[in-house]
Amino acid sequence: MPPPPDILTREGRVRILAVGDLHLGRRPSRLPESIDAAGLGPGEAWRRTVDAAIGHRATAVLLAGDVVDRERDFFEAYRELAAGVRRLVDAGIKVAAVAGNHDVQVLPRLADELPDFTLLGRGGRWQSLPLEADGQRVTVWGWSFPQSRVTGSPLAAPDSPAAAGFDPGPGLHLGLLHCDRDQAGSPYAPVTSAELAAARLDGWLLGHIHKPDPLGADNLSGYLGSVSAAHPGESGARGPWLLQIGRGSVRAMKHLALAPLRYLPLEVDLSGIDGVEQSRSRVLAALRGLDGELAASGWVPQAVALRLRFGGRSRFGHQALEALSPPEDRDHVFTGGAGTRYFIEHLVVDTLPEADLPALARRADPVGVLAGRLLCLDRAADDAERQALVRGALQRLRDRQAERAWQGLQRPVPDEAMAEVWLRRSGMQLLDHLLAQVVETSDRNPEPEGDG
Ligand SMILES: [Mn+2]
Repeated sequence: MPPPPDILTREGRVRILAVGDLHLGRRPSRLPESIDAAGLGPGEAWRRTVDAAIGHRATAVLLAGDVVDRERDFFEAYRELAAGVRRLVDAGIKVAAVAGNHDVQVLPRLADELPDFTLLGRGGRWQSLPLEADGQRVTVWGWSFPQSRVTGSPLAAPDSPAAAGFDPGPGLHLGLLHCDRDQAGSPYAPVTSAELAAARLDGWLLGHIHKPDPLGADNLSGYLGSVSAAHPGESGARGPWLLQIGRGSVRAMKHLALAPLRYLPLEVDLSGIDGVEQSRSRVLAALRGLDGELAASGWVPQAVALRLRFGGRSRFGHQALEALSPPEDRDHVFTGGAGTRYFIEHLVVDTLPEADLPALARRADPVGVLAGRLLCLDRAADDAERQALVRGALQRLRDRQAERAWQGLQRPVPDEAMAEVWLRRSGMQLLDHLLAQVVETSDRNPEPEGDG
């Protein structure tokens, strides 16, 4: 798979590939039997990482721990690592790693078998690795787990780059560490953001948490994330990070989303369909849209496991689920333009009942008032009543966001479009609740509702 052409900047001729949790030996879960899980897991992600390092003429590949999933994965990991390290070394690329809590025993033994594979910080002692390329000096500071549980901060050690009197010297300095950030009491090398920031390094390449942080040239410290997704909880783009270094600083840090498999949510709105068969067309349209987005991103996975959610207002939600449920459909529902196989890993029906708003708006009760306001949202944008409704909601959303309790969330400032979506969604939900209450009070023995 060729990398997107715009990935390289002109400056930054020294390139480092930073690799987060690889977990060689782990199999991705919830895949259909017809799909070769081994070809979509960490081994394939590692082969693609090696291809990318060679393709970008990297100086070094750095691995931030949990390279191997379990002790018993030694032989599989050895085979994969040895093949990759051989190709990297033949291309003149250095390979260094630190051990994490998963590979505290197995990674040092693998390093003993692979002389070109440098284990940094063996036994919990900080160690530096100088890299020299294109007249630039980059030093990597690493620490490895000495045992699988570490309750103290590795940065509190007197030999750490955060210790008083530590002088990194000239050039660029990067930390390579497997740790649990801002989790006091964690047995997995707890560190604080303050400790990381206090160390006199230019950036921290971290392992352990599988969700990647929003890293970039202006944010060089954080979790690299898993290199390939192992389960639906690891949704979205996965892969290593490419750092480009020039004139003493990191000019670019980009995510290479090369994982062969992605777990993704897919929303399919069933509003307005006249029959269950139309749900398939809606699914296909959503799949084509997603395939187009992935093609445009430049990173096309081999397979996509979908968490498909039917939403909108429709009475066909549960029938649509049944229509997609036969096992032959679950295997593989769609093949993308570049051959990506899409399959449904999980299917949820979240449709709301249909409501005849004009009829409800004629009622002289709270249901009628609410239905009238929902209809008001469909009027022209310059309608005075509609504007008053949307602006009133917007003011209340902004007031609420300004409260101190929500400051940590860092959500975007609401605008009128968001206020309108919020009004429609909450108004429809409230309408459903009100209608359900009316049924309960007017009918002592209600019939079971819906097709659930
Ligand atoms: Mn870990």
